[in-house]
Amino acid sequence: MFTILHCADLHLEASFASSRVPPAMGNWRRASLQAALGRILALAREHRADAVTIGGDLYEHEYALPDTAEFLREQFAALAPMRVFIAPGECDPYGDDSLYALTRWPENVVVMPPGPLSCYELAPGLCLWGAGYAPGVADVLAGWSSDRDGTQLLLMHAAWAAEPEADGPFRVDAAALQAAGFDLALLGHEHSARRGGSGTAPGSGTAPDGQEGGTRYVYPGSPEPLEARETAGEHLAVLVSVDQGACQTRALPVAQWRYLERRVDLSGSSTIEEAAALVRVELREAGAVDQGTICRVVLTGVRRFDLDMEALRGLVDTAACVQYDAEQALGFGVEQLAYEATLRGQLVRRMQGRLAGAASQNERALTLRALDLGLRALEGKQVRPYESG
Ligand SMILES: [Mn+2]
Repeated sequence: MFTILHCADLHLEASFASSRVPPAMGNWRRASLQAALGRILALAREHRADAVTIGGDLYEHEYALPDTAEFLREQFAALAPMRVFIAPGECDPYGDDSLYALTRWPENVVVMPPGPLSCYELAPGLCLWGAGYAPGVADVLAGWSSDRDGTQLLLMHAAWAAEPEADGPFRVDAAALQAAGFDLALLGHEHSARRGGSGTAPGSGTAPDGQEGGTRYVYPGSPEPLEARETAGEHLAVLVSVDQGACQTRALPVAQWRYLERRVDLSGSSTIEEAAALVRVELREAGAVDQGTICRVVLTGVRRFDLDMEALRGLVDTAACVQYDAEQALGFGVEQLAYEATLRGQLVRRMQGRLAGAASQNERALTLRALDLGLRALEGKQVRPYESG
């Protein structure tokens, strides 16, 4: 039996700026990505894997430094004689100035070069095919089929072509993989785990020990969720065992972080303290109380009090990283202002016109926010930059 631990999309050195987390948390999250690699390699040892495969986006070329290469070199060298196969992806392309090209990798590490698929014989009758991505490289799978006997595996960073928004350098789908003769494709690119099979292979389905047969392709997902839109989905390493031509896979969860989103209607509350109590209950019910949770709280409803985000944050005591957003509606009081022959009335009338013509929810929310800020400014109230987001 030959055993592989497959992972992808670690995105070491990723920037979390778009997640709006404080800079210190960005550093913390980058450290936790390195820790996730450590957990994955520990799983490889624990399950006595013969090889580790990495389906691209191991690190982000834009942010990675020689330190990143040194970290990877040490981690991989410590695994020897276990072999490590890397198929570079979109964020870590195999260019001349890449860490892949500039680093002297330990002997147990193979970085798959761009170009036609290369074959690595893992064991007699077991072939691992793959190619790295580099800008300008053509679709290497088109019209390709294996000319080898035995079990054929593929390692590649590729988008799932059946997805309506499929983008990425390489694209695959179930039909193309089957036509090429692959028994199992170990893929990277999708950040939420996805796997599928022929559905008719003997032994398909999940056994009590979590082993799944009949799987033909597997995206393990990013080991940690990286963006707020990854609130759903699994983040895995996948254990693959190949025995006499039959491939079994087993999902091993590795994530320690998660994103959540909750909406809290503040219509019933008349003070900031009441609002804070509602938010606390919602966070507790969502289980968003630990420091591995990044929770976006969208505050909705017509409010009868000034929503001071900083005060609210101070009143909601939680270990989770909470990001507040306010979604506003025009209250009765504001509608009345439209009848005033004042600058304030003029502002409301103009914004009502814009609201009526808003093309999207986003534009409507922005207009309401602008109106709120305008009214506050006219009342001489302080406008804090984080509220104008
Ligand atoms: Mn990725």
